[in-house]
Amino acid sequence: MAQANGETPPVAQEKINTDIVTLTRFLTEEQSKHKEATGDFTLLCHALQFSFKSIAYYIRRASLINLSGLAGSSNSTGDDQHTLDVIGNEIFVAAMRSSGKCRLLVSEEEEECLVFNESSKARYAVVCDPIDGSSNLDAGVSVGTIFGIFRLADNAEGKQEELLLPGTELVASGFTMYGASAQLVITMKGSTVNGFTMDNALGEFILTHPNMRLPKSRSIYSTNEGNSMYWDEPVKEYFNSLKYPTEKGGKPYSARYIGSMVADAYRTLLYGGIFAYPADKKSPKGKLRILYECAPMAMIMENAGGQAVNNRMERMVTIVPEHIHDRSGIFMGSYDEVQKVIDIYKKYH
Ligand code: AHM
Ligand code: MG
Repeated sequence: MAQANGETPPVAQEKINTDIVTLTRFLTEEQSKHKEATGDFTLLCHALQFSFKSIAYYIRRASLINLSGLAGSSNSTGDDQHTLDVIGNEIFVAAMRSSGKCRLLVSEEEEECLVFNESSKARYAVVCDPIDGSSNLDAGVSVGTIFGIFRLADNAEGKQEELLLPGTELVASGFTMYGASAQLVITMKGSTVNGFTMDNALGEFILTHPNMRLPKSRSIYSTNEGNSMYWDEPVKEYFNSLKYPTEKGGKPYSARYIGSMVADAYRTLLYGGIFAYPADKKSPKGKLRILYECAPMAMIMENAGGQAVNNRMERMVTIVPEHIHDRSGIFMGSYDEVQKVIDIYKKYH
């Protein structure tokens, strides 16, 4: 309908936010809280941010520019590498090398730790899985990048062994999920968990989920039940207790399993519930890697008010990996849901 002045009104008007918190602004504000900060950490995060944007871009265009399928190689732990695994890793390595702030880099795709001698004064070490869940890539299912940042000791010599650290030593960790949009979740030691959404038009991650808190409980479980014949008794009893509740009127849990830890973890952070990849008879050490998958995720879960434990019910962030690609079983998510696993284990041990 025409207005009194004869002009046609717009269909709807978007409310414009002119005071957006970008990741860059967030990091700058965080840095100003630490008088001793030199800006190195912030610069390292900017380099990380660029690698997430690049990986997101190539994943979106993969089918169009022939980046689908296997690369014909396998990685450090014997998994088949996808073309995008290789590209994601190269993007990540280049970003870390050129940042000048990263001395050591452990990547799932690299057998040995990379030592950047050109940055011998750099005080940070980064651990990452550049594209986690890559078996989902060609089906367009969400995958993600997981990362953790350690601060090296002042007398560090830049050796791989100096990175065999527990998650309690992480100064920051996070992940980016490449889904309908790219979602970046980051947390720093002893701090809150914050979520950012990539605005493709602005080319910036925008703070959309400040201070993420895990719901205390939620009846959702996320695990690869195809492995259940290999599980040990407490794990079997735990999952059966969710599916066959014994209390009167009790309802069974919902199952949700994407098969990309980043996507399953992101849903768990938002909705609550539990994600588990237990160690079992087939994989006695578990499947997921301690340094760059379990520990960073565990730090996020704890900082959001949840719990994360291994198969011995020890806090995941206290586990010291025996080598850089060492694995562990993991149970993580809502505080009360993880507590149920711990309680069942207590009966057995
Ligand atoms: P990847 O690092 O080789 O991609 O493997 C890790 C992935 C996780 O994202 C996911 O939770 C798990 O492996 C899925 O394994 P499965 O296919 O055995 O359920
Ligand atoms: Mg992985």
